[in-house]
Amino acid sequence: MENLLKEALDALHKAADKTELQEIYNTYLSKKGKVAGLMAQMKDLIAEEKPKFGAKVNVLKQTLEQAYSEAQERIHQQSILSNLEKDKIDLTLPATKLKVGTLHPLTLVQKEIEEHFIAMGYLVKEGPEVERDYYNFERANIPQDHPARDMQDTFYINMDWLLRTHTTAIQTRTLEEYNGKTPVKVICPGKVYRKDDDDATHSHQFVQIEGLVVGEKISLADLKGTLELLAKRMFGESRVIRFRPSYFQFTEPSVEVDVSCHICNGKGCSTCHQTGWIEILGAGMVHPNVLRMAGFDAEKVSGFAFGLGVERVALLKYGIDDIRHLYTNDLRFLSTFTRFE
Ligand code: FA5
Repeated sequence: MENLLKEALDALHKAADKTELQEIYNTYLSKKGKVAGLMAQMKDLIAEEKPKFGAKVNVLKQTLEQAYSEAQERIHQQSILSNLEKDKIDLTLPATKLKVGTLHPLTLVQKEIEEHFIAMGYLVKEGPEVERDYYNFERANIPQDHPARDMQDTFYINMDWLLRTHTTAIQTRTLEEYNGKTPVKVICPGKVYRKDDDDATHSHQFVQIEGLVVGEKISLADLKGTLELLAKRMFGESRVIRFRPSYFQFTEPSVEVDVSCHICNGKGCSTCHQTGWIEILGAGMVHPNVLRMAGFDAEKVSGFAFGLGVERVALLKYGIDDIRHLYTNDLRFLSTFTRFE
């Protein structure tokens, strides 16, 4: 029995993996194993020796079972350690840099202008890019064959349908929707299209944001205050803006607003066509005809409207020297805008 114990304990100590351990179990502790074999010898003993022998075999069995479960635990721990060693991660290795997209500068400007006006209680309205001549021109007080149509060179689809040339088309739709009800206080962002020749400040497709307020006692002073506030928000206190008398068929009086050129600081350069100024928007008091066509009483209510070029604001705000950078999708250019998000 002592030899058997020594031999089994020895084997258990040396066992290196689960398979070896299983073999040892089969040899010594299973039903057909050596310990069971010892028990079977009891029947050949005389009655007085049986209890002593049985007790000894039991002690042997318990000792082996205990050693077996210790070996099992040891092998289990060893396998955890060796797995950890195999799966080791080198935390000092530099990580692969993930490329994350950024908001487009036009989206950034549009978002900022929208937030500015939404905070003052304006609603955001949208409209179709393929628009009816009626909303783009006629409801803006520009009848068929009127010379004012030449101010915006238009992509016509047929006699009635065109690519809208300005967000004033959303303005006229909104006035129709309100049908004489005041107050109206909306901004209307969207893409517009014109047969303009592309240059540093002109694109054949660009984004405008229209602003429209109609109510009692709305005056040119309200328009001026609104636009000054917007210019300060977008360009800071230091940049100079100017109001210039202008003409639009749908506003009377009309103005245009320029911001001093950011490239030459007003001295004149190729970006500002040597004028020192960059025009950002057209505006004015809504023409009574436009109000009347939409069911408003032009004697009782008045309104102001403006249409702002988002690209022009982006050029001035971010110091971009050519509008075409905004449309050529060069990642080296676009990825620099993360810092403004
Ligand atoms: C208009 O489109 C008027 N509908 C604006 C308006 C609205 C006036 C409401 C009165 C009341 P204008 O054609 O000037 O006006 O364009 C307005 C702005 O769009 C310009 O000041 C400029 O910032 C921008 N813009 C005009 N043409 C282009 C172009 N080809 N590329 C980029 N921006 C342009």
